Amino acid sequence: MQRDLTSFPEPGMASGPHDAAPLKVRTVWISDLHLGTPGCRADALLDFLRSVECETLYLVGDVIDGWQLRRAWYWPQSHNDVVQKLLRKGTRVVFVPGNHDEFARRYIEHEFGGIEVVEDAIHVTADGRRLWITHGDLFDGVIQCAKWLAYVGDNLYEFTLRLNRHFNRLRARLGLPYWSLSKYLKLKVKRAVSYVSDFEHAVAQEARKRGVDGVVCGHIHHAEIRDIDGLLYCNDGDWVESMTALVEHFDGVLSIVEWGQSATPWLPQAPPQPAQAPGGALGPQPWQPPLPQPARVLP
Ligand SMILES: [Mn+2]
Repeated sequence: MQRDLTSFPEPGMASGPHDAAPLKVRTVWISDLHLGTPGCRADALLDFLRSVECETLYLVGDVIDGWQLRRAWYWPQSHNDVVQKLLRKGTRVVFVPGNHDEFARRYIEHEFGGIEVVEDAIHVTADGRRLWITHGDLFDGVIQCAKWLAYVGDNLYEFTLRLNRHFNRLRARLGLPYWSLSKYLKLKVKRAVSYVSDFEHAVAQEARKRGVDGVVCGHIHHAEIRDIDGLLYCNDGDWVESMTALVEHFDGVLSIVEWGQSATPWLPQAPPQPAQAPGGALGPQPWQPPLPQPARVLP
């Protein structure tokens, strides 16, 4: 599952045009971009979109955050740039709406500027495996049973992210490395563990019912590729905290790409960091197995 570092751009290219050789893959899945919120790491996302070449790009839901936009309009130029890039990517783009962009579910089976909007999709890998593509919120017990709780949790999550930004700005000023408050909190919340595993098993169970070999989803902001009782479970993560994508190489092999661990796109005023060895903590990182069950409490 480790990506090949040689085929990836060098670290420190998060801003400005990308000169490095593009990352060429057959398929890319991204989700949970949450455009329209201050939490969206639009600069890193734009850098990734400029650097990747693929035949098909799947947008696996929560691309535009209608929940947050309804509360307060937030739409900086960088978010516009991401949408423009998606529209002009020159590749097949398939959009599977999620719960934060459920307004788009009204346009299912339509096409907008070359983007196909579908409820869900089946993707056949180069080695013939059938993957069911769904955002995943339908298997989230909280959203299905208590939507009001999901809204409350969403506000709390935004608040934590905002606190985290201020906290890390301070840390950067003190010359300390980036530290994720929300990841820490999630590790502390024991209930989140069963929440995530319940979600993963529910998604896998539905995929098995549908007779596919695997499932690709998002929603819980936790990138992962794993086997659940013989079924391939893939989660492409998010562009709020982890900056991850799922990719399919030309031989059908799937892997997770983590686009930079640094806080630089977020903290333009941060002081220069000490020099890192190639592949150090500042650049795009090889995918690492996640810590035991870190989980988003309420996506
Ligand atoms: Mn979601």
